[in-house]
Amino acid sequence: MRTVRLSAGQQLTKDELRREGALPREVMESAQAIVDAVREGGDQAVRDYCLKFDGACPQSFRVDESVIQGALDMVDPEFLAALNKAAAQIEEFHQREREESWFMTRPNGTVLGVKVTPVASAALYVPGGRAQYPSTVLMDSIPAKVAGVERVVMLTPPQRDGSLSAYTLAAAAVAGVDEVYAVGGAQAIAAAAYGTESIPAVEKIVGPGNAFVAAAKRYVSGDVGIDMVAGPSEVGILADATADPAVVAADLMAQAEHDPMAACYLVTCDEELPGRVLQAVEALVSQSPREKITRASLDDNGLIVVCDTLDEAIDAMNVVAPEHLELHCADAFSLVGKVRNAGAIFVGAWSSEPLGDYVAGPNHTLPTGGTARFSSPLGVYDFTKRSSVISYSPEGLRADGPAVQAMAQAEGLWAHALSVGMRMRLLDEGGQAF
Ligand code: HSO
Ligand code: ZN
Repeated sequence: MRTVRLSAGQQLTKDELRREGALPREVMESAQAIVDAVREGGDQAVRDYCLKFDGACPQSFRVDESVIQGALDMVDPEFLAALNKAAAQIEEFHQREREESWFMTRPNGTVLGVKVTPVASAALYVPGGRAQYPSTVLMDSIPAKVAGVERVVMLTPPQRDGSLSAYTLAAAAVAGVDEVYAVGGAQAIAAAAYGTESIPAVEKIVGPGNAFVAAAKRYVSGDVGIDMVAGPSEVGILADATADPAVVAADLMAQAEHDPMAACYLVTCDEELPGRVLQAVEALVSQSPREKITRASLDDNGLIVVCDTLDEAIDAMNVVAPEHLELHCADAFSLVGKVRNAGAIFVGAWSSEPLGDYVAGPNHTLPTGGTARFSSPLGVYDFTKRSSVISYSPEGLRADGPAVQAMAQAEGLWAHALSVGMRMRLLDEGGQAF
């Protein structure tokens, strides 16, 4: 891990983070070519890309309901019990995010409000290949279900033999996913966005994927809704002298083992801590079956920032704006108010980040790459939209009509003025036309 020592009053700069940022141009271009080809060629184009990239293409993309339900008998009972526990806690949490329609009435009888409506259909993309994440199936589909989305669709690449992982399918069964398609990559995003003969289009696409999936999502966005363009996973650990170096080391490794590109940040006001943490990492990492990935991530993308004071450490962490933030400090809850930028905040040393990955209840699909400065975890609100509701009473029309006429005149919009003027005249003539 690289170390930066900030002197008193010195700010951490974004350059120190060396984040990659935007998707490479070649990736954007090839994802666009795939999306355009699928839009033009439908199922046949999807099939061609599946064979080219996955080396396998199932007879039918749609996975039979009996296969999805059958996965529940194929996974071990401990896993299934854990899945059910996680699903129940994720649902309980996300029920709190439900947003109700609301209406207000002005004294003159005009009614105004917001009608909240779920999107009709949503697709969750689930990566295949190296990592299988049934937890992500729960995290991405349960908020959609809670929002009231009628068609929740899952897209995931087939394995070499054309089948899907029983763990992923079992999670889809537990979450109540309505349709599963064994198709991955940019071609899956294109199919979900524009529809093919066998894959009907959806209104919203969510979920993480590789760079091509991310690029395809960005390209189709606007024609369909997307959640966010996810980058490599990150943890930021803010620690003072009370932190346990071995626990901090374990938590850094828990993020690093995801991906060589995963980024781990340790920000501290204790000069001694970094050395102890690095020693603890050395003592533990060789026991990990994912030692190579863990080391690559920590060596290439790990950063330690040492500050003079805890307040300066918090400022530095707000510059990092990590996907996950852990507070390993005395009286950790008192610091929450000072945290401006983080996807999820794990408060106190007992709050291991993997609890949030799997069972705590809040969503683990979180803003990465510093986007926590302006965006939020995936939630029920990502699957709903709002319509304004406006219902005027005659008295309300009389009160507001002249202001409309004055503004319409200033904008040179004759029929706008007519639209309210005509109604005001009808009222003056004693008409109860409406
Ligand atoms: N930490 C990952 C989520 C995950 N961890 C899934 C384990 N499985 C990104 O938030
Ligand atoms: Zn994780």
